Amino acid sequence: MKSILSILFLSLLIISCGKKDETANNTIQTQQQIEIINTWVRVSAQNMNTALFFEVKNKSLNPDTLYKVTSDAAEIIEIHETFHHENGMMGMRGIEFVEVPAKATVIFKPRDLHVMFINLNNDLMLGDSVQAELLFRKSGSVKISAEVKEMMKRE
Ligand SMILES: [Cu+2]
Repeated sequence: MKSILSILFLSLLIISCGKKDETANNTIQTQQQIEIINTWVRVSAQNMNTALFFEVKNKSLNPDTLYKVTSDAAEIIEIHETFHHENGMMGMRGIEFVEVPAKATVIFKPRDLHVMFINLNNDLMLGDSVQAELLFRKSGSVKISAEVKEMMKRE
């Protein structure tokens, strides 16, 4: 009787361990579905604006959506896209979200998608870094650190 009980107890332990591992794996997988690379912010000064750039790699088989960016670096932060007027001029406007298709990379770069930092709290000088948090509908929060760089001369 004693041995049956201990076997029962042991198998219960194994079952619960197995479940725990599964949960842990799922959590890790979710976090790794979205990878942010090549992050940088354009040099700027206090009370001015700047932009944050990066590449969003979605490794998942499902699309995800970037819908918000937060940071202590600026008063207002918006997701922007660049558009072309009929007269050849360029403009930019705020958008609510950016879709990142399954197994795809969306690139935020100058004269294209970017995250607008409006009314900076501090000067952003070469070599400084800016902390930000990107919020995705499926993957949740992804924290990034972006180095402050000059706008590349060759675009
Ligand atoms: Cu903008």
